[in-house]
Amino acid sequence: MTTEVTSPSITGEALPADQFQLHESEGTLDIERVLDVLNGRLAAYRVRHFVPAAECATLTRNFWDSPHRTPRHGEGADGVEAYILGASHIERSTLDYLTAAEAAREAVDALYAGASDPIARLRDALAGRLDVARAAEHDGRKAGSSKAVCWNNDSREFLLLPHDDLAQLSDPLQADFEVQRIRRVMAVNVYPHVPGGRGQLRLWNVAPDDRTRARLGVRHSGYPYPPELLTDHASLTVPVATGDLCVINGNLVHAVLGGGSAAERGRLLLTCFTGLAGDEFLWWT
Ligand SMILES: O=C(O)CCC(=O)C(=O)O
Ligand SMILES: [Fe+2]
Repeated sequence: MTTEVTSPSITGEALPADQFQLHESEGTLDIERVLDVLNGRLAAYRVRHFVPAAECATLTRNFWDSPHRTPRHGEGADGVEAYILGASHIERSTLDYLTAAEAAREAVDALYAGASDPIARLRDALAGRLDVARAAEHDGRKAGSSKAVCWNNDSREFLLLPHDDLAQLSDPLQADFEVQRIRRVMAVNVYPHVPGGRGQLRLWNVAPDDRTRARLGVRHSGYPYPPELLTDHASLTVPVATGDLCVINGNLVHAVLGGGSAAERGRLLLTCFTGLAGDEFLWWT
């Protein structure tokens, strides 16, 4: 006789079915839909062709030509491999992050040479609707404005495994950082290059609770959630393509799908995290 071992499931909050949706528009930004995601009333909003093709080509060329693009090796604690340009706050103290953000500032500015900055364009549009919109800061030092990432692992199913973007804000290394007041993360993602229709985003309708995170050993990282534990939750796929802007509720578990061929190599993401601390809209990287 065998005993069946059932996997403990991932528990947490979910959006009502009519809000666990992807809204899409073509070319123009509907700021109301961005506010819906920011305020937790919509899972994801995608603007196709937000960035003109010529600017996408310039941004992609700038990234690969930059001497400041660095490999992020998989031997670190989280095992994620990527090329990255710009600072990441993950697994760093507040001071180390702010120092890295300052050191990367010129290189990030250079990424947008000959093009406009689509992340700033989105934030400018939002700023018109909010009382305060600013970079997160600490002791007068500012968080990064954006970073560029090319996921670079060879995994068959996922370029980036299922995770949430909120847990990493609870890292004790950053207990003094104001982003820890944020209760919902909106990730702002722009894609200057997505090869071959791969690298879609998948979202699951669950924002894991702390009990689940503790049980899975991802209390302060939110990474990774075993895919086989997500099958009971509703999911949706965002078919991201070159030129898209996509904002998502980063509290919900999400992943970047792979595809198993070399075709997805070169998928380029420009991104920052955002959220409301009280009524202040903050961003960081
Ligand atoms: O590459 C993407 O489309 C999303 C990446 C992501 O979820 C993250 O960096 O937290
Ligand atoms: Fe994420």
